[in-house]
Amino acid sequence: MTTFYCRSAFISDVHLGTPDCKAAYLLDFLRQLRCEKLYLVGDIIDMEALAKRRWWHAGHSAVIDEIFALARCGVEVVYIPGNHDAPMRGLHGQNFGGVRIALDAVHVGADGRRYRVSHGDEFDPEHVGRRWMLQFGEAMHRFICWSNRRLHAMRQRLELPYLPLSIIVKSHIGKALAYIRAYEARVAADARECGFDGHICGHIHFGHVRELDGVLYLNDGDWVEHCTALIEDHTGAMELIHWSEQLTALGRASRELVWPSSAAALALAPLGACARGLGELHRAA
Ligand SMILES: [Mn+2]
Repeated sequence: MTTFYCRSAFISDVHLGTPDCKAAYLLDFLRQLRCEKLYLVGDIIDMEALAKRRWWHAGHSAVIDEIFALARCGVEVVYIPGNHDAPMRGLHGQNFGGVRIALDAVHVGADGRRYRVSHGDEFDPEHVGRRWMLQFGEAMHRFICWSNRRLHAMRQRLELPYLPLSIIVKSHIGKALAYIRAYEARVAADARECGFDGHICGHIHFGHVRELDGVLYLNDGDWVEHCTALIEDHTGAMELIHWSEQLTALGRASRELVWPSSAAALALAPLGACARGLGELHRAA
């Protein structure tokens, strides 16, 4: 087992308690992770889904155990609830076994850059769609998630790497992409107004590293479809990585250079077709 060292790590949209959660990959990531700070950027336990349908898996308990184990080992863990674990918001300021609950946070990078960290549903206002899924078509999304699960099970039997079908579909639907772009612009505009160097969020299940008019938009993606995390190295560079059978760097933002992630990179990362090793990105930066 290789150990993965970084300064801080950001994950969100894990949706524990739903069959779509890729808990095994996440558990593998957490077990190899060595960091000083771990941010859980919302929608970790899907309380909304659990209220409708009781479903749980031992692998999901193992993820929670691992998070507490990291906290016991001295990792500073901050849990910022999202819309699917909104009841946790009422517990902000509390500390559970080393896991601190907060409504949002300000993260100061190793290079001094200041980021606001929040789940991001506050940028998804009622008039745009109560949830972004409504824009995309909730039934359609459920169908794609179901197909994704079946395809994943089949590919696993054939010992083929994980392939996020949903991302490929979304990347080709203009309406979904237009929604994602508009959301990114709203988040970045708010960060600029508040004087931050960037905003770190999740919520829309579309990981991205982008610079928008001098402000960084960093979305850590999800563990339902992408299996992505945002990590900060010891120089303060932020990197979006995909984690399944193989580790793939999707985008990177250091002080000097922003290497934006593309939709194609997200969709094809597990195939290795456009996979760039971390080392390659570091060299380029
Ligand atoms: Mn959300």
